[in-house]
Amino acid sequence: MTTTAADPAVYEAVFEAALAADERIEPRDWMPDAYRASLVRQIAQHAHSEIIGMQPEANWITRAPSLRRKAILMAKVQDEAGHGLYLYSAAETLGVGREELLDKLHSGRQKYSSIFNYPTLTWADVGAIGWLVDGAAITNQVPLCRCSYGPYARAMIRICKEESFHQRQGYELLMALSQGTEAQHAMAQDAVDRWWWPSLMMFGPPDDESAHSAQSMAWKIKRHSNDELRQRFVDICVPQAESLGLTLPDPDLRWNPARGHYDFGPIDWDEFREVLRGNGPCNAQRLSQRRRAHEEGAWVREAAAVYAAKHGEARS
Ligand code: FAQ
Repeated sequence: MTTTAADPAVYEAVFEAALAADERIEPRDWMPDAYRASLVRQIAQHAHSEIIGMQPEANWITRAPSLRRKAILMAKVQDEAGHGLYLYSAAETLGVGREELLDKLHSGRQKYSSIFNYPTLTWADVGAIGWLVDGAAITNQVPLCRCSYGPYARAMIRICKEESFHQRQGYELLMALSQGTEAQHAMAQDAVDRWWWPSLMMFGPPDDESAHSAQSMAWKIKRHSNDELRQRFVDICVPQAESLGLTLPDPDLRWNPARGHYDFGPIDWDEFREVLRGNGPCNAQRLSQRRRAHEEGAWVREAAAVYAAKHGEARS
């Protein structure tokens, strides 16, 4: 073995050169420990968000107003489970097991997105989630398709295609309500009023408080800052709200020709921090439901493991 082959500086240089050339880092490539750890942190949080994110909308499956709406909502919630699976698989390529990640979620050592700690009070919330929450997710996730880590970037391509259907179903649902009776219009407006600000918080803290952004952008995990993506989302939503005939609950929202963007009012970061601390309206409910679902699914995992062992399909 030559000294150069084992020299960490050589590995580091190869890694940096791959990033500079916009090449993908693959599971077998050398990578800095901190790069691996940050990817595990982000991908795990993302995977947890997908499966916890099934709960608010699943709340309405039994009460969907028609067979068509019910079939659409069931398919969407199932898609979110699939997204969780792609993402846990991407995390596994970094050497962490799914059981370990789920254990960290269940014990509160890993986060999931703040947005899923808000309640779905009416049927219109299903539309607002599709339009705003899936819309924010797409704005954040399309650049992740160019993430430097190959398995994460590839998972995101498929996820974004599905999320774009989700966004459209929410928009179409809200359009139907907005153009419906007075009561339906009011219900759609109320849902947008409640989901708008939490959707802006999905993009994370402002840039000057974002602990990971600078390093994640240098590693080309993130391609844009939290505030850049938040602004992009606001700019997309304003004309869409106009087409829907709904208003966004922000008196400071106006076009700024000098900036070429919409200005918007201050975000309540105290609320965001409280939700992250576990004090949002539904944090306790979401986690306890997740833990219960995991416990109740134990027999399925056991049966699958026995079946796989019997048929020589055991996974490493
Ligand atoms: N909620 O330094 P930064 C979906 C944490 S979409 C909770 O700026 P970073 C689809 C952050 O982890 C939702 N925590 O962090 C769907 C860090 O804490 P840590 C999921 C948040 O990583 C739709 C600390 O604050 N999407 O599920 C949040 O550079 C409908 C400092 O923040 C993704 O996860 C938050 N909103 O940027 C499903 C996308 N924001 O880890 C069902 C991938 C920040 O040091 C139904 N993730 N924190 O303990 C990302 O792009 C990034 O991780 C950000 C945060 C942008 C979320």
